[in-house]
Amino acid sequence: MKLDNVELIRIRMPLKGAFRTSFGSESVRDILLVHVVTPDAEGWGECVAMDNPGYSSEYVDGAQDVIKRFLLPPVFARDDVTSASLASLWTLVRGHRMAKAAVETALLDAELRARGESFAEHLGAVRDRVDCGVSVGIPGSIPELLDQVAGYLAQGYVRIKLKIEPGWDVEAVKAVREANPDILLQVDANQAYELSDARHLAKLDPFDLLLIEQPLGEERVRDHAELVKIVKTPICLDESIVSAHAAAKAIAIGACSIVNIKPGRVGGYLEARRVHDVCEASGIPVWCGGMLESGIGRAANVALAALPNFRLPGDTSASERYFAQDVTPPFVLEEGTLRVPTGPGIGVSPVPEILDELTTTREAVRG
Ligand code: OSB
Ligand code: MG
Repeated sequence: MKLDNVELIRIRMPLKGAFRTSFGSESVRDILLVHVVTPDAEGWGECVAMDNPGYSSEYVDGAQDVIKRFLLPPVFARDDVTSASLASLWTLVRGHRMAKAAVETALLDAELRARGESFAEHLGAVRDRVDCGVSVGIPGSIPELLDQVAGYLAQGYVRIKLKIEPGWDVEAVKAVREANPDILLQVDANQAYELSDARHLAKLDPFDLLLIEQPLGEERVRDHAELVKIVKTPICLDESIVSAHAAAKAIAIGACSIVNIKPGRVGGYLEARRVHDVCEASGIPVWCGGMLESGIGRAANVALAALPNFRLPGDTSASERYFAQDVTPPFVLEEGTLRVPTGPGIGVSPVPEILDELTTTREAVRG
């Protein structure tokens, strides 16, 4: 495929309410969309980097810069580029996985649209709907938390994930569990604890949680393996799993028994599928994480979540969980599930008028 031109489009999507985690509070998503134009088809990719480097080292302005200066030039220089060959063009660009993922997704979308194949078919999906969980930010009080959880359960979400941090953990979990004895419940610490907090984290064991997600730092994989010996609740890694190799290593040393897969974090959907495969071969279940995506990123995530080893509900919530208006036709929850898109490529496109309304900047890049 030959790339004619690429547009880097920034959209501003206000969140319905502030989303607070142990690493900060977000009230607006500043999203970078990559729009590629080829002679055969157009393609879309969403960069999941946030506006600050609080979740990982990447941030959206940096992603746009590295895409423009280092990722696109070698792609424009060839006339036979495929999504599968991008990794070999980028061997001298270390890291920047979210930036790489956005470009790869746009190119893969264009390829698949050109041959009329959906992401789900291409990735190897085995379901036409996926079970949806919801991630609940840190609110101001326990009553507020209970209200929010009750609201999401009423909407049909099949699993609740609570964001935790030191000072907002055991009491919050206890309250939600006592009010909802039978729900699927899990927590996400986003690296907020130390190994020395192991005994404290073990106080979560009585509440029958599905998992504790990324309690320790991204580079503390060995410490997670120690934590596993003290905490009975299954440990799941998010930030630490940056590749299939990282997943294999973490599993080999016993650092986790469940893996969260986010395509942006691992450099794209092709690597995400390899992470899925490595985990499956080791008997480790995976689930699909989220990064407050618009419908563009969500569509591809839902396709990925339909692969066989995605055995726990994902953070694949409906558009209206975060946004009053999505940039694509909205993803709507149906009995706790989202339908896997069946159209070519990611199966959805931005609605032109809405895209215009939400756009803050548009940068054209040519070879
Ligand atoms: O750690 O899973 C995370 C959002 C932004 C950054 C990191 C995370 C999250 C979420 C929300 O938990 C996931 C979603 O609903 O999209
Ligand atoms: Mg997480």
